[in-house]
Amino acid sequence: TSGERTAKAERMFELMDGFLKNDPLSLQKDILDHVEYTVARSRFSFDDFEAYQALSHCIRDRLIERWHDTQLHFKRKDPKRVYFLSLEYLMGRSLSNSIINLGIRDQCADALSQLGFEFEVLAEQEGDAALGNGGLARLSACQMDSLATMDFPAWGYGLRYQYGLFRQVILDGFQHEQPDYWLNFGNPWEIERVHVTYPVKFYGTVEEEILNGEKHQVWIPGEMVEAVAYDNPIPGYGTRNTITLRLWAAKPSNQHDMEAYNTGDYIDAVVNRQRAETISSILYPDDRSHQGKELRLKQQYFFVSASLQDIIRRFKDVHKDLNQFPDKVALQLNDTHPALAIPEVMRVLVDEEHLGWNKAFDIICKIFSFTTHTVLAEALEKIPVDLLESLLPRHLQIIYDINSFFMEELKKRIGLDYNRLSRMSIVEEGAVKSIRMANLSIFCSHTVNGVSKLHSELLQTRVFKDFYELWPEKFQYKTNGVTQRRWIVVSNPNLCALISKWLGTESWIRDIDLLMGLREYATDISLHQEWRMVRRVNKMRLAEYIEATSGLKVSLDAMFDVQMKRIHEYKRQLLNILGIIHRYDCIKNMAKDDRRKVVPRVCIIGGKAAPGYEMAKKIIKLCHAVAEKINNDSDVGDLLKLVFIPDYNVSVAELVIPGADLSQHISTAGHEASGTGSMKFLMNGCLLLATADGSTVEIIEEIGEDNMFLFGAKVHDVPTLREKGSTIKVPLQFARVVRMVRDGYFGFQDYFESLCNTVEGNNDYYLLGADFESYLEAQAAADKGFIDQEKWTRMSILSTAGSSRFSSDRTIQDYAEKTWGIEPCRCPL
Ligand code: GL9
Repeated sequence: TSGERTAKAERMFELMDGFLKNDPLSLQKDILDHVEYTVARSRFSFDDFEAYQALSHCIRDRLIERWHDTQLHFKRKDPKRVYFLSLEYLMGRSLSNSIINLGIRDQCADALSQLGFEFEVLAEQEGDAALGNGGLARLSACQMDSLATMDFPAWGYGLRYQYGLFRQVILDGFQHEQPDYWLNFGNPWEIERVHVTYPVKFYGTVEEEILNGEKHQVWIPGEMVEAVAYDNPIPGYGTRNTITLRLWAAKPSNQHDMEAYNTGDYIDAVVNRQRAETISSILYPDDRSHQGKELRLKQQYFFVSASLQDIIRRFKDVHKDLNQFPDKVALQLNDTHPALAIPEVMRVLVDEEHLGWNKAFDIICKIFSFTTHTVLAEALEKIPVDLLESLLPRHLQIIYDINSFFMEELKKRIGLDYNRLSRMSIVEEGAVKSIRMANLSIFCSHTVNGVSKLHSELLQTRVFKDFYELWPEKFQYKTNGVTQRRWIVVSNPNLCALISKWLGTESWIRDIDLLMGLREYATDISLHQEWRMVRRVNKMRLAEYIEATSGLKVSLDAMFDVQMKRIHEYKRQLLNILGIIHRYDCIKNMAKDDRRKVVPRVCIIGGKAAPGYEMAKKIIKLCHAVAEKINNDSDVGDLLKLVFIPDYNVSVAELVIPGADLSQHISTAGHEASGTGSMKFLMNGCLLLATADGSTVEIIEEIGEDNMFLFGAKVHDVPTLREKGSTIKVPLQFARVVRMVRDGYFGFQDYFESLCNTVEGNNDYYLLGADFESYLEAQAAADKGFIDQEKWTRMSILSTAGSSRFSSDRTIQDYAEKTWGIEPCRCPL
């Protein structure tokens, strides 16, 4: 009976619990066993990579123990769970993070050193798991860490892409994309669940059936693939709780093409089977625009359908009555990418569970919450109706039905205002008739969240104004956050130790508000000395990395000034580069004596451009062309260096951020929904040079304008400035530096022409010209600040202290209370 099975399982877990010991000797034994039996090498001779593999398996065993206990505990308690649906996760490396969250970092280092290995060296062997594009995807990863640490009964769902985000290779200063086959050397951090599989269906037709005298729509699919689960345990810090990130891979279904085999078309049938796997093969690298590709839509539905089958199965294991679904399940839509979950749940409830439309829709409106991550209209997903009709005919019907209901509701509220009705409609008429996924998500979710205060204001007053006016109570915001476990403890161990020493506790790693305690010591001279020492060691590590990747030697006395993020016109890397050209030009035109007064800088830029984004690629090339000129100019020497760090990813960020003195977050106001890079720099005591955009507005509230270098037009100035267009007075220096690029001072004159055009006169949509003067002033203030090391160090300490509000722990606490209605469910130790 199932009671006996549970009892047996419990006895097994009791036996297992604490079976794996964490003292250095036990760890050593397990590592060596894995060398011999898992990696299949001699325990007397293995290299760093093999040692990494064995160590990872040894850690994985420990994760699995805790993870079993957690899942059993959740099952027993049966709390309301949150299911986080996201098409992207940027997990980066797992080894250090796992060891730290398990609390066995020192024991592991000891065990290894006795075996003749160094922990840091082994950690470097791991590749990055890059199943995402940028901020949105890293946010999901940070939030998973917080969900586990704060003991929430949560599951993450996503896709197991075989190829993650492309590797960026720079040849002659141009970006080239290479495939990232990250699974090449195996992945010890996932567990394949061969028995957790679900069929996912596509295409076909919808037919009407009469059941108990009532009409029903039935989808007769035309193709079927199998979704296989891969579980990635996510350990919390300072807790036994270890939750699951379940990623789906597509496999051919056994029922797939039976006919083809029978008709003897063997070769074609096998080839067709392989085609099924392409669904989860590649991550789309475009960070914001999606052009209605069929494969992308297939990915979305594949992931949604498998996740929902899994979620409903888990619910039905315990509960009979689907009316209780909203008491036990919260579904979080991370952007519109998983929005097909809405019609899919409707389809299951109405077509399969025969719940009746009204009842089903009632449930829908109680379970979904939606977070939007953009302010850019072009980033709002639209799915061409033709595409949806062929791939998911029943879902299109359901969306139409939802829309008719929505339009009727609307007419009751606003009458026959056809302009507004058509703006708000889920269906967009026009050359390409399409489905507006954001409108669908807003109408069907109980809560719509923005990702910062400013973002939320823009959603309410511009992007979704029509909706806000009718349902103001739906609109909330949860300012993004990042996890201090990854962004201080893992990536900056020396700062971590220093903070714990001064606070007299390590508790801030779980309880981030304690970090504010540093404010008390912001002027303490001995903290200043230790702080500067830690920062210098980090700069050394970064300088070594720069030398290794680019051959360039940089001075540790220079200010390390970093801008690393996806390359986008609105993020204005071009403003940064033009500012560097200006600096260079000034140094060149200075009398030799005056040069002694210049504050030396190492300007560091990094980030990937979407493969089809031409202007972004030109910006990368310009950066290299300018670097070539500056770095080889003996007039300039150590006063100015420019480095492009290739292939920016999570592990590169872990190395660069702790070594930065200054970092730039300089988007045109009103364009960065939140920004999370700034929070990581802030935590690490790096000063910010920034515009009042996205979450920076709240950073200002927290640390004060005096502790950063703020510049540029405010969000409310932007429309006026745009209207003024070419009549704005642009500073002469701006015209001069653009002209230098135009005239071929850095070569590639023809190639850069179109880039120069984007910032001149009426074309200057992102207002580089309008903001240039105030940008230079902020830069000058940063130079001045850097000379006064005492002041700088105080600002740096206050930055770290003020970063506590930007922990993802706070974000998740907010979501749990105000959006999902879930409570912690802590697994006993
Ligand atoms: C983004 C926003 O642009 C960022 O400002 C925000 O911090 C993150 C997380 O909320 O989401 N939206 C978005 O599409 N991306 C973001 O970074 N892009 C990528 O993830 C590439």
